[in-house]
Amino acid sequence: MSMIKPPHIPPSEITSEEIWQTRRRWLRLAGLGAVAVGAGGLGPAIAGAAEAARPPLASAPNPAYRLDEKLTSEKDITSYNNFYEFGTGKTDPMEYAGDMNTRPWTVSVEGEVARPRVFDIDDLLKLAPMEERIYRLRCVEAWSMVIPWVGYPLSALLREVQPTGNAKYVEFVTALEPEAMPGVRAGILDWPYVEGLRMDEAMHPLTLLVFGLYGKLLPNQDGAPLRVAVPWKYGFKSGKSIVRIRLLEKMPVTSWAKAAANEYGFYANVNPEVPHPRWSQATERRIGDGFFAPRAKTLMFNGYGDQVASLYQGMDLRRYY
Ligand SMILES: Nc1nc2c(c(=O)[nH]1)N[C@H]1C(S)=C(S)[C@@H](COP(=O)(O)O)O[C@H]1N2
Ligand SMILES: [Mo]
Repeated sequence: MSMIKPPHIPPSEITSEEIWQTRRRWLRLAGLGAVAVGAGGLGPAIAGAAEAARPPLASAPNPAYRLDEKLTSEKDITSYNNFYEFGTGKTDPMEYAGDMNTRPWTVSVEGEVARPRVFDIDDLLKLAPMEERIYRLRCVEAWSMVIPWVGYPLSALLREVQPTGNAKYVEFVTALEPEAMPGVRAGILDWPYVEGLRMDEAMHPLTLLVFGLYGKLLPNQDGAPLRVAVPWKYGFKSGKSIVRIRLLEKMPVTSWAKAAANEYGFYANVNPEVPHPRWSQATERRIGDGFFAPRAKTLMFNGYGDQVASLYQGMDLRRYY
């Protein structure tokens, strides 16, 4: 999100330490591969090197979620990211997220459930059959991608812990490792990053618990070792690197709503008719098409209206944005 820009530092105030750090970063990047400068900037060539190291994650393509759209390249998906714990720049996550430890990793599923449980990531990987599903991802910043995710419905995990009748919402709490996360110091959000869904949204078959993309385990910058994908909502609803899932009776306060409630609502359904207070949501830029390519019209519910519109019947979506 481009809501809050890092403070502008006049060149005269940049210390030699900062110059050294910047230089070190560049050297680190340059060492990974040839530098390609184009519409995608530095990212792709570097991500290319990291991709090779990702372990494969077997899955069966689910034909019900195939899209007749060009896939965003693996390089773009892994080098143009929002993951503010690692900085607000699009290539910051690719550059820094490698320092986050994703093993060992546990996910505590708790709250309004009959059988609370702490899952080890390796058990979660075996909990249900892995599917490959191609979903659109639409960021509130008005860019989009088409991504072949690998995972299984979140409902498979939630059923495992037996939600009680009081479970009305699901809260996702994501990892906070300050030593490994240079963006946390900036204090842009109240960490850890928290997101949430209504129970029926969380149980919806489209809501995917994601462990991989392009047939391999997620790279850290995309939310390893697990994140959610909620394709009819703006990207910020899909928390990355989840450590805790709480079932609640009351609506959780999410990080972006806390930071700017008038800009980022709890529902955050993709809606071309409801602009962000500071920019339109009517069109989008497909990442990889180049900055000057024609923008596409954004679809209501990001094109998933047939499947999810009924969840919001009778609700005023201008009020519940
Ligand atoms: N923990 C955490 N999760 C996060 C974010 C973040 O900053 N921190 N950014 C969100 C936003 S704004 C988007 S658009 C998507 C981007 O996912 P991607 O980088 O894999 O495309 O992740 C979401 N999940
Ligand atoms: Mo986003």
